[in-house]
Amino acid sequence: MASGTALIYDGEMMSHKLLWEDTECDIEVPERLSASYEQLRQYNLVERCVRVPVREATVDEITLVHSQEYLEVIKSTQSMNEDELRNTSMNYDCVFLHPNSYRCAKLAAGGTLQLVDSVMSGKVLNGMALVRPPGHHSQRNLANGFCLFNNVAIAAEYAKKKYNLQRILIVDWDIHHGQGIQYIFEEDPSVLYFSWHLYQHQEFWPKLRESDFDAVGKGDGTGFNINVPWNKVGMENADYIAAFLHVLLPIAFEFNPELILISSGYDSAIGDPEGKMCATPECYAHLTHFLMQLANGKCCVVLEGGYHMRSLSESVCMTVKTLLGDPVPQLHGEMVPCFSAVETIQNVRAAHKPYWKCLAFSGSSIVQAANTRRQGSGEAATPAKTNSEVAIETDIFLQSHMKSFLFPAPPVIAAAVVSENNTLLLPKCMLVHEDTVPAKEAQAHLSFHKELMEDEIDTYLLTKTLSLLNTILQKQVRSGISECLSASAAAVVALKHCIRFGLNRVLHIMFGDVGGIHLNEEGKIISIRISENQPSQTANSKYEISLNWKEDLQTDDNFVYTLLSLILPLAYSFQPELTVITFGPESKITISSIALLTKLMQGLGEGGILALIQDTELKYLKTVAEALLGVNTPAIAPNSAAAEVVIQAVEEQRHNLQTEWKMLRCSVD
Ligand code: Q9C
Ligand code: ZN
Repeated sequence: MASGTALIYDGEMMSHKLLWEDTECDIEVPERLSASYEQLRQYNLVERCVRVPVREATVDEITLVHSQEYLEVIKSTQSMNEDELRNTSMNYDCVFLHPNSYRCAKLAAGGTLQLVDSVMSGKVLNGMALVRPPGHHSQRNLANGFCLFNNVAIAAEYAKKKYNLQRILIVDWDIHHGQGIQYIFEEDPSVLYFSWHLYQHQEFWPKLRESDFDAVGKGDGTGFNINVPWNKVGMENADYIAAFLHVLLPIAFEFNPELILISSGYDSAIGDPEGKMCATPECYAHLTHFLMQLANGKCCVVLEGGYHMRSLSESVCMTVKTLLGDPVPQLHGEMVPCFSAVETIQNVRAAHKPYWKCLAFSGSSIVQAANTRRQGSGEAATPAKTNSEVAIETDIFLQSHMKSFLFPAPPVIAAAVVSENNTLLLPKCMLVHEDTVPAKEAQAHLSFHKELMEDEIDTYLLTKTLSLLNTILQKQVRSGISECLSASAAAVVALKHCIRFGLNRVLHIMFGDVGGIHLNEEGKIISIRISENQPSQTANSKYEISLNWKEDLQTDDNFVYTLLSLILPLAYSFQPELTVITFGPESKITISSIALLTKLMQGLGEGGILALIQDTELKYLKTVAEALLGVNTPAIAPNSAAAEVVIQAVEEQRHNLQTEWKMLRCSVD
């Protein structure tokens, strides 16, 4: 598998700038690029990336999307004087032109193509292109919304043609609707376009009827255009995560893209004068992390909007850090989507129900969003604040907020405890730290749990497991794997140890027969069990969730559905500090399901995961280790669909649990 992260940046793209006064356009400034790049340098991220030079996109490449006539118009602006530039700009909505605009627009598109080539050739795994002018509003014959050439649309057509791709996913998290991308691909089923955007019942620019949730694509492309129109400002992290969990990700896994292009506008982030939303920079780490699980990690992030310099550059850094594989920080804020966001999500799911199997059984129908509704936290706090007040407030907030992420990440990504004859099962790069804690200390912990130990043989490995757990709790190691002679005993000991250490929230996911685990720790542990056999007491409660699946149901399709609909929303609601994954005897889940689970759970608790693997289940050892290390993991098998019985069981759980765990909610009724 490819590795490494490309960074595309060239200061020449700063020469495109506004030469006259225009209060609608004056936010798209050259400093957007330099501020982002400077912040990347400050965090030492530039040196960790592979530098890829920009180039000009060729005429043939630009005309993959734009008309020859339009290209000629933009080309002709190179030799115009200021009056002529101004007059030409006025032919379009929210556009400014400069004698070097044509050159910069060719570099922005060409830089994006350089990124696509770097990723598709395997030179790097993923990357980001810091480019301007942005692209997603521009259309076949039209400049619009600061955009001259549609960088991402050109990249998609180029990738289709050059690499013969059948399925490309474009995710547009800019706060404006990329109507240009929608128009270009609305009849094309090979490009799935997802855009969320502020809509406000068609009052937010570009104020188009076709930005609503019912624009689902046309002709062969029907179902391949997904609009998530936000009707209120002030959306928060929980709202964005909910849109990913309940709309984008289920459809994206079903679509199974070969390449992901992100129209990465950060005007959807806190402090932005256009978007007026409240997502904090680490939200983009989570969004990026989710998308990295698709298309074998082939992810090209391309800058679009983003007009608050600090918010923009911190968010760019979070995105690049995540592409590089750094641990994903914990999300700021309450994990409760607002009423208006859930309403939007319900409508999008209802609109797309006919086209995607993952939505086929979702019960809800379209609700006519009443613009007078006042519930939820999606209101603007005080509309009286001026843009510059909000900008300054955001600067102050981010200055202290970003400090909470400065702690050094654990120096060791993953450590393992395995018996000597099984070390060969581990990937080469796996570090084995067996004695980071004195045996005596571990013995002392164990003495509290004598009654739980099923036999004496366990003591040796259990001691080592606790040593390993301690290194994780002390943040010397991010995650760990332990072979166990009794996974049940190891799980009880580990969970109790976590609580004694002082953790308040631990998520326990169990596969197979894991007996006797009913820890009453006052809501500090959520346990989710997936097994063939009914455990002795099945008391489903808000802390104990059980899914009883026969072996034939333990397929990727069923698991992906359960992961996105139930496990991840629960986990994001709970915000565990550590996740324990226990593989008991008769774990029947597929290897690729486990790879995906292990990778997605790394989005929580800063990647803190302890995997406990019964010695009969060592088939999972290598995959879990590789997923923790971020290498080489098997992809989910092509989708058919989740079984109706599984969907029904999951929906029943969702119904029972969503009053407590609010991220489960995807409909308002
Ligand atoms: N009063 C991008 O973010 N603003 N373009 C219109 C009307 C135009 C945004 C304001 C915003 C264009 C790439
Ligand atoms: Zn925008």
